[in-house]
Amino acid sequence: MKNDILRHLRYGLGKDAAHSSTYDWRMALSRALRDRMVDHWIPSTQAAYKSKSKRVYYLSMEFLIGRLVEDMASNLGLVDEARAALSDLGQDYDLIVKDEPDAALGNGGLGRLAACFMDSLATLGIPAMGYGIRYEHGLFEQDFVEGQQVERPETWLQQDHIWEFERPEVEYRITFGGHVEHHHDKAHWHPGETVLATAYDTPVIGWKGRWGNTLRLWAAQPVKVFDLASFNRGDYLSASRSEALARTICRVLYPDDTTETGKELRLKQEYFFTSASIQDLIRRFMSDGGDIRNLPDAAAIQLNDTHPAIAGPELIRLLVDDHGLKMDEAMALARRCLGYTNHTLLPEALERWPEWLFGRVLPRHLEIVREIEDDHQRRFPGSPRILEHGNVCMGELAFIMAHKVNGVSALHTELVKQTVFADLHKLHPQRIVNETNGITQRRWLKTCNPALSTLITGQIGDGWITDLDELAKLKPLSGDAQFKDAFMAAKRSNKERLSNWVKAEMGIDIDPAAMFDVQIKRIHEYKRQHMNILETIALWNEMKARPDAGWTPRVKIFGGKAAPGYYVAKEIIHLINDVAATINNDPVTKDLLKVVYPPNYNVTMAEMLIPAADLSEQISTAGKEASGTGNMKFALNGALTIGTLDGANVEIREHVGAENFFLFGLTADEVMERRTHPGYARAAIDASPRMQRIFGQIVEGRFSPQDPSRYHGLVGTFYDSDYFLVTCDFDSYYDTQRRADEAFKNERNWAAMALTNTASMGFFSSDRTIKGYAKDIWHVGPRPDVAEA
Ligand code: 26M
Repeated sequence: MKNDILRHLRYGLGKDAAHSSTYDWRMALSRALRDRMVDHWIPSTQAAYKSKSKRVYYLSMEFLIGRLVEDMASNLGLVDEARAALSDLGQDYDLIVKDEPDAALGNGGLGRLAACFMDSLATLGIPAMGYGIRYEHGLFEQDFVEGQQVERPETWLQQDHIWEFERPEVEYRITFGGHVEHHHDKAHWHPGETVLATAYDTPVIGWKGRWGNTLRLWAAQPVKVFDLASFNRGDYLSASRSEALARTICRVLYPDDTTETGKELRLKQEYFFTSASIQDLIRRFMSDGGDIRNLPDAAAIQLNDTHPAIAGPELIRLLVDDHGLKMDEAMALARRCLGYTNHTLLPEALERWPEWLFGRVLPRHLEIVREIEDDHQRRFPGSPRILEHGNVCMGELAFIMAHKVNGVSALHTELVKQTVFADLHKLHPQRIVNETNGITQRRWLKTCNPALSTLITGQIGDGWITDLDELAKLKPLSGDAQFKDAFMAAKRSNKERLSNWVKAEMGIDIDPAAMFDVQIKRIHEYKRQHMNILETIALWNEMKARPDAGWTPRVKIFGGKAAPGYYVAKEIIHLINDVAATINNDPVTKDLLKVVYPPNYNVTMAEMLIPAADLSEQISTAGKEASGTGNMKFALNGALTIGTLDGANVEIREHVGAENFFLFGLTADEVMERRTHPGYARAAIDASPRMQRIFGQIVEGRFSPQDPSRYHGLVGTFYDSDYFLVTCDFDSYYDTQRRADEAFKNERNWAAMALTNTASMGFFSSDRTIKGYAKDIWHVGPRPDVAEA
């Protein structure tokens, strides 16, 4: 390893050890790891090719992978070797690892889930390919200026991204616009614009390097000038248009994770990567000499939300227009390949494209959508429509074109059946299945929490790394004082690490003995960060009134970004920062309460915050959070949850036991019921002197003295609408927080509850989730050679 690092430093980077920067060392280390990885990757790729086994194609607009060096070193079992080699060279492994920027090619949960799935697919030895977009700029970076969010462009590709291999030979034409002509029953699409999609491959190596898959991200290139002659309407203007389109199409990740804005560029991005992926998988299949009619035996295509839902029409187009299949035959065949995962019930997130826009960008696909629609109406008269009110509804399209549709938690799947797809569900009662989300324990325990994972492995061996159910062996130890002390010592060391970081980065003193109460996720009204900060104000009021009343000291930690155009979310950020500034400067409560909101929350920050958390905030309005996956990461790392009966919280509570979970709030049914009572918010406020006082303070400018009217609008929405029922759940949330305070005082008992959480999380491994997809939807098995290893 040492020699390899030095060799790469010299011949790969042209540097000698004496004049190398941290960046140089990281590049040399990464290349040394990459060589070893390739030695696992190529044989896997060859084996998958030779055996002709069925492959999974996971299509996702987002892959939120974060850093890679440590992941690679860890999965290859090379962390110790790398650390030792660098130490011999006078370098610090940890420092070098920290030099790597996050690959932030995703917004949040949906993108991170795709990344966890790639890890599990490789570890389970399921031949798979992830397909996505190689964005030049990932999710924006967040700064706070006077407490308000400011966005900076993210530039991860300004440094060498050595994990990827460019594949200039893998190239597809992606066409847009123009018109369609029909001759003798055959459609001819004469597009107006063309770009080329080229592939960049990143190896994804599973545990112990037993199997490797590929994450293939597409970048756009302009069509080559010498290629113009072969164009139908080849001229220099279309070449320069192609250049402009190619430059913009992969430029940025759309930073909205819930609001669909119907932008043309977004539709082009979706079609761009979906078409390239479908063309690529068909080419792979055909190069094996297969009959296209057998494609469903070779390819399972999973759509991560509706963003790649154009895959249905695109596959049909290629089957009919290029391979000469009949329309109805093509539809049936496409359906057998496709699965669709729904990630949200929020109406504003459902993708709908104005028909005129859709038809202008994808005229041939609009024809095919009409055929799909007609076919479905013929078979199921009066069923829900894909084309409605002048829109193309991508949810209905994805549902109708998939043989299986899945929700991401038990509750969410039930709500999918009862709400968004109720009518389609009645017509296709076997189609909707549940696959509760999961997380990879390799990143979210082994790598991010060495203190705890070392303790666990010392106690029960390392079988949990590939079989998380093994953690159940820890359950009996909840009565073992010595083990509990060790468990809490690991937590304590993670809290100290975080305290030092907070001091260094933000200049705030926090006490590692205090309860670390953490809410990290995108800022959204349904996730109710505002309820958390209101509770913080209420607690502060009580502490100030009676500072000696035996309070449990708390550190309230927030992290998360708001979509740049989401005004209310930005107001919530501003309020949290204003409250933090006020509370953190109060001498009366300085040893009792702190509010910490580090800017630019990302995967790497999560890897530090989660192991240090005592309390995990999962407080969404019931029925709104499809699953959540942060909730699982916290519980796995021994934090207790304060939460509503929403998403996967329900299942987490069942697994860890009601006595080890702080439950509060209305249920999903009660939420729907309460909304039918006009004036429910005002009634709740009228009944709560505590809320009245807080709203009074905010409105008087207690937290914004220079600008007292700053939050009048925000507070007004609580009285007037409060769609997410903050006011209805507030008192029960406050009381439950005080129960958590009491519980935290009994250290041994808290330790038992925390340990029971960790020990009960086996079910929430993404390995289990992927096995569910493999069995229920994809009909693929792990490769026997990998499964046995
Ligand atoms: C859509 C159109 C235009 C621009 C962006 C989007 C878009 C991007 C991301 C819409 C939704 C996006 O993500 C939604 C998401 O992250 N959903 C979360 O998925 C997780 C994994 O299943 C769940 O755990 C979360 O509960 C769910 O909110």
